[in-house]
Amino acid sequence: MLRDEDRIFTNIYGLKDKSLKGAMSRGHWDGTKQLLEKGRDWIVNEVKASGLRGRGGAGFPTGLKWSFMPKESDGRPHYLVVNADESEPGTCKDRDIMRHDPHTLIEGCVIASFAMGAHVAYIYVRGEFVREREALQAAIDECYAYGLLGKNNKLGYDIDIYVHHGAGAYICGEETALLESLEGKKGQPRLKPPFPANMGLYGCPTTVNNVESIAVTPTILRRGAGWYTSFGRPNNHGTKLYSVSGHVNRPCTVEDAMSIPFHELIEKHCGGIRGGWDNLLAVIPGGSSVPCVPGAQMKDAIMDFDGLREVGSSLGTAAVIVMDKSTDIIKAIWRLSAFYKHESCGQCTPCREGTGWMMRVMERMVQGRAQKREIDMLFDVTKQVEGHTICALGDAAAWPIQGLIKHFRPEMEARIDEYTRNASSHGAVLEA
Ligand code: L3W
Ligand code: SF4
Repeated sequence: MLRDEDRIFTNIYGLKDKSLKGAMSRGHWDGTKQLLEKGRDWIVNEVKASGLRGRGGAGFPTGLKWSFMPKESDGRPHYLVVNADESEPGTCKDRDIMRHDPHTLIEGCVIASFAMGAHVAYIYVRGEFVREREALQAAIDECYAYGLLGKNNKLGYDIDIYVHHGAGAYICGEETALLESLEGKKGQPRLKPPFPANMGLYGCPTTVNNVESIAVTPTILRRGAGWYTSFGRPNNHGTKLYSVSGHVNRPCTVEDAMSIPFHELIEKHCGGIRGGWDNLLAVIPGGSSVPCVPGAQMKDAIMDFDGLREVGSSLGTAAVIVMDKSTDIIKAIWRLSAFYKHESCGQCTPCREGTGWMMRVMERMVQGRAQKREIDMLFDVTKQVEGHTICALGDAAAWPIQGLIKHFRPEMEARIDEYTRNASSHGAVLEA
């Protein structure tokens, strides 16, 4: 159970003073110098002990990722890069951090940079986030003016933070495409390995972390790893920002404990499902890249990495998209297919061609203008794409369709039957 005083983000709704003075009055930037004085190893070990897992979708252990950075300098600079290219449909948590609570992120950048021996941090902000960039830049300017950033600052560690504004491509949220874009090139993913920790920005050791992952670390260090692990369950610790959208009575972004039951999340923060729980059709619990789950299975689901795996989905970015029975679920998933087709960078064939194929077949599934055997064929195409591409966008395009076929095949078949009935009663010729 998360109490108000346990929340890390004290101004997520922008109701309080977001300036440096306001942030300090709420406990941010408290004892930062003393935290740095505890040393790089202490910080990395404490983040490891907290069980913090990356909040950008993959859930990779943050402390472990930090420990991949070379300890001794081989002459190459080290970089911290914050992935603020939040573009996953349904996800709107990082933007709230940047526009309302930017000092959590900036203090996090200082601490993480110190822990990894980086003297420069870049924050790559999604192209459409103009106000967020402005809020962030204003907060960074305040920190320079107050002597928290730059050379010979009050914290005793030289660090510069630059905000880089993207141009509005979803794929630049993939960490290596982001690095390419930051280097001034076309934003296309690189093959991994090498991972950024060895060969990142300008070929130098780089750690790329999500906004939320970085923004929570100062509070974790101040309150202790034990405090953080008191929320959630093993392997799924901490507090978490959930962005709940769709057919709930009060859509919101809210911080609560990891592992909160889905039912509790919706009742406590969102005023319940529109039309009541019997009206719940399906939920996409982790942003558009994860499979949908039928409402009946979601009711008892636990909102964490393991709990959502148990119902065949994933926590992803914890962007919870709720769909009631008024939703045309086939059309909703088609819309995601169109999104992924549009956002594919076109670099590898299974994704470039596969996303187009999937979208076009899905288009006919929406109308019912298909044959039932094509449902299997469509599933087959998703399997040809999944796991055969350079980056996870291919998987992300495949999984929602797999979820649809797994859970809503009867609806797809009924749509085909209906179209066939109407076509034959109007004397139309069904396409082969
Ligand atoms: C060193 C190793 N580093 C892994 C690092 C790696 C990365 C992190 C996770 O995709 C997911 C994707 C989307 N040595 C390492 C290593 N790393 N092994 O750990 O890596 P990975 O490959 O598991 O995931 P990823 O490529 O980062 C992210 C899903 O998130 N997603 C998308 C979200 C989109 C946004 C957005 O719009 N901002 O968040 C949502 O579910 O499908 O599966 O740093 O370098 N041996
Ligand atoms: Fe580009 Fe798609 Fe290949 Fe990723 S999977 S590199 S988005 S073509």
